[in-house]
Amino acid sequence: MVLKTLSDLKLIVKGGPKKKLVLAAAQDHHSLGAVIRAWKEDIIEPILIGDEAEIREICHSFNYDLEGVIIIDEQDTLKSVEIAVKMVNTRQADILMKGKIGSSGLLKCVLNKEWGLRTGNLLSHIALFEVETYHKVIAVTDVAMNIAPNLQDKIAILNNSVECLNKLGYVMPKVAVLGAVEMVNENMEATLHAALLSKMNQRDQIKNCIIDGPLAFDNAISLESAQLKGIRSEVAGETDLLLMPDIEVGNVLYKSLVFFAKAKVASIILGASAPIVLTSRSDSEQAKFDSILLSAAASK
Ligand code: COD
Repeated sequence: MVLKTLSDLKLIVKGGPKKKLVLAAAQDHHSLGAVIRAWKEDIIEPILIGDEAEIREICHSFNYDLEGVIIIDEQDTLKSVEIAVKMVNTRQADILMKGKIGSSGLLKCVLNKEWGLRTGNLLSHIALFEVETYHKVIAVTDVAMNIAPNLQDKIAILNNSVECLNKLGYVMPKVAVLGAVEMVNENMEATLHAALLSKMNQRDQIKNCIIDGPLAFDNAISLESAQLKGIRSEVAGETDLLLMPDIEVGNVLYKSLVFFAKAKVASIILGASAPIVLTSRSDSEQAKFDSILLSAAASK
């Protein structure tokens, strides 16, 4: 199966067991809206941790029905994250979600050596985009966690992402490793990494996907553009997953897709002992809802 739209994620979670989702620093309008909607649609069972008075006030002003929802009152933001992470660590919850706190604050708690969600794997971020100008959902990694991944990190990021796509039903997802150009240039490290990763894939050192790179962005997403440049590639124009050179390129692409191209997005952190919904505080309620759907599908 290949996702055409983010709503297709519903088909994957439909009928499955409801996951317990804990929202840390829950006093956030869009996060609360998304969580309550996912609860009403029987996707998750929510636990809210944060400033209870503020949570109730937000829910009252937006008419969100809180009846039956567990709320743990903790006014200190970092402590609320700590409680939430510990609940996931002790299996009292299946999914962690970020509310009104910065990404790095939450990630530092997730990486806590005593009570965090480490597994020994690298943690990485994946974002799925539905954009009108592409014929299917396209995944992008890593746009929010690993700042300047080296080759080993990129292998781990690819393995996390491919495993996630496999869980969503992709059999051999097509992966484009991006560079500024499609030729190997020794002065551009991203192109060297890309060439090595695609050779490692050919030799089965990275499995369950088809990798090509380096590809420039246009060749990755447009077969015509690849043909015009004389590039023969199984991946060009059919990319399911884009591997970014670093967080700057990735994050600018993410924000450009959302703000310029009006893409819909769903994103989570992979590689931890449970999926983590880590949308940006400026993301819409829709993006947070679709990210919850993705986390439920990925925690199958
Ligand atoms: N996976 C597993 N372990 C990790 C990872 C990872 N991706 N990153 C760090 N660790 C481990 C290290 O091995 C070490 O044991 C410990 O965590 C601390 O490592 P540091 O000192 O390199 O990391 P921190 O705590 O300074 O920072 C980790 C962050 C994830 C917070 C940092 O990489 C970061 O700020 N990333 C960008 C987050 C962000 O701002 N995103 C915004 C985009 S919306």
